[in-house]
Amino acid sequence: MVEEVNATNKGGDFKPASTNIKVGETVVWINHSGNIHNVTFDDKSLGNSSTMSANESFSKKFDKPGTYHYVCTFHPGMEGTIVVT
Ligand SMILES: [Cu+2]
Repeated sequence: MVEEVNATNKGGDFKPASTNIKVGETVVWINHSGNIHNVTFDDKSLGNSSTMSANESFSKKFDKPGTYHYVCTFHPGMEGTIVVT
């Protein structure tokens, strides 16, 4: 599953904002915008991305079912959810 990170006039957004995957699958975030972004989970134990410059990516495998909400700390309101079943 690939999450795209795109620029908007507000700074950026994650598309799709909500993603459904199965246990054991991996999500890859690719920064297709000209801004810096990160992926920061509400659950600090998950491990966050470092700052992603343009064209950089971050991937994470999800091994447990659940709903995982995350934000980009640079851009208020830039958020997404991964639902793992
Ligand atoms: Cu951002």
